[in-house]
Amino acid sequence: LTYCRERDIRMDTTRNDKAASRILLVVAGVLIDGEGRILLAQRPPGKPLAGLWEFPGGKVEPHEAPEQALIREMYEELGIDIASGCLAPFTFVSENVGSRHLLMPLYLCRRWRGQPVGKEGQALAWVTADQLDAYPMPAPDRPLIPLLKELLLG
Ligand code: 9L3
Ligand code: MG
Repeated sequence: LTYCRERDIRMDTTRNDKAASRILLVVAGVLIDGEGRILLAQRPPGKPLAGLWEFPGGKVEPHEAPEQALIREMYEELGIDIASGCLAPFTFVSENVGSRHLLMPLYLCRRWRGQPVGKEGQALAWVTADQLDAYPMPAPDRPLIPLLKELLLG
């Protein structure tokens, strides 16, 4: 798990060479409710990594800022509007996945409009930080568990 500056990612997404094409830029949100529970979404059948529980999000499109991509993904996947809540940059996953390199900035979000529902048929779970270990997760999401325990359980 490493930390990068947002400016570095923007440069990578606008380059069109071979190295840049191997970078997969994905953004994810840690939604935290009033009781300190975190939202996990189960990847639906038919998608890669089906059945695993993840912090919801998806691929950043070309020329899209990570925050814009997260607002779009939260609307598409969960039907909520996070634009008016304040997004707090949390951390940054940088990890090889297969032949690609995944860069995944994560944001904390504690306020949104609407009630999250699985718009793509995915199951949702609200879990406390100490319950996160019980949910099988994609490899890039797993290093976040201790960070969230520290943040939410002290
Ligand atoms: N991914 C991993 N952890 C996450 C998210 C949102 C995504 N929390 C990985 C799974 C896919 C890739 O990023 O390999 C793209 O995600 P999507 O567009 O299939 O949701
Ligand atoms: Mg997604």
